[in-house]
Amino acid sequence: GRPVKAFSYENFYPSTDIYARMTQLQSQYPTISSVSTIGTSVEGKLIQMMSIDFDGVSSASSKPIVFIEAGIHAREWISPASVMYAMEQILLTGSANSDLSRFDWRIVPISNPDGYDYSHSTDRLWRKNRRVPSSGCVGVDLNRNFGYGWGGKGATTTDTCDETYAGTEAFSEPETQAIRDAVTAVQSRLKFYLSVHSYSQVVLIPYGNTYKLPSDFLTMKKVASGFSASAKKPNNRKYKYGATAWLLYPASGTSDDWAKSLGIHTSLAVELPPKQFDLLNSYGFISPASDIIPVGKEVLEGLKGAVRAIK
Ligand code: ING
Ligand code: ZN
Repeated sequence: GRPVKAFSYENFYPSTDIYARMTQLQSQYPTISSVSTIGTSVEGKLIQMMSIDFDGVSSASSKPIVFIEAGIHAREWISPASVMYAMEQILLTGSANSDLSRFDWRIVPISNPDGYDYSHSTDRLWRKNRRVPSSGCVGVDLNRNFGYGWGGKGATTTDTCDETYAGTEAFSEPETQAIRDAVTAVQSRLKFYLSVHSYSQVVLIPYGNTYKLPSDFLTMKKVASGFSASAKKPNNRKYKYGATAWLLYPASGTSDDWAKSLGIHTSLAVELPPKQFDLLNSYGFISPASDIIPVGKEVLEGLKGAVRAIK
């Protein structure tokens, strides 16, 4: 058979290698982890989720759950890579860390496997999924396809060629259906939803579809501030935080807005480094592989700081 390829945090990998690593991790931590398929993409690729249940995979846990969705945008490679790093560290250190083990974890590192692999093979700056419409351009922006405020400000429903094309209707895409179903399956225990993007180095608080702040905005702002303060520790990088529409730009049909609309404690989106397009090294989305471990540490520490602010 095919030799098992070495996996490291010094390289970016296509989806098959990341999935092989998840399977390998599951076999290394069999009592607390499980890997499941939550759906399939437009092209039929699996969408895989790692579950970490600190009371054991076969116990009926009532712990609160953190749900992490990464790689919804194809070109943001630092998102799957740094979330895989954090996943490994949660498995390795979580049982002895009361911040991490107070929660159970659901982690989807590649929410858009077709787009992600297409960005590896063909077009490095691809963003959307790989939906082929009856006429027009390929691809739906999965982070405009969720069922809250769908088709509003900062999204388009008419131009398939637009980078923020929202699809024919809310949840028209199998990739967003998979996330929706995996989230609603744990809804009663869900406390914290995090969508992981790059780049800008900010923590975004709902909502994106309106400038109006939710009534519990200050509660979520404490969690965002907890993420930011802890994420700064490893490399002294500062993450600004604020309401999406104000801090970044309006965006409708996003996953974090939809998750918040379920009534959970906190839903956030994080934009990983760099802060700006790096003129010297000329990259924004195209992070060097040497960023994986430093940014992975920021994600891990950020998560600890965030969950500490959730009571
Ligand atoms: N930016 C995000 C986008 O979807 C975002 C910003 C995330 C807006 C979450 C609202 C909610 O446009 C990138 N870089 O993808
Ligand atoms: Zn993104």
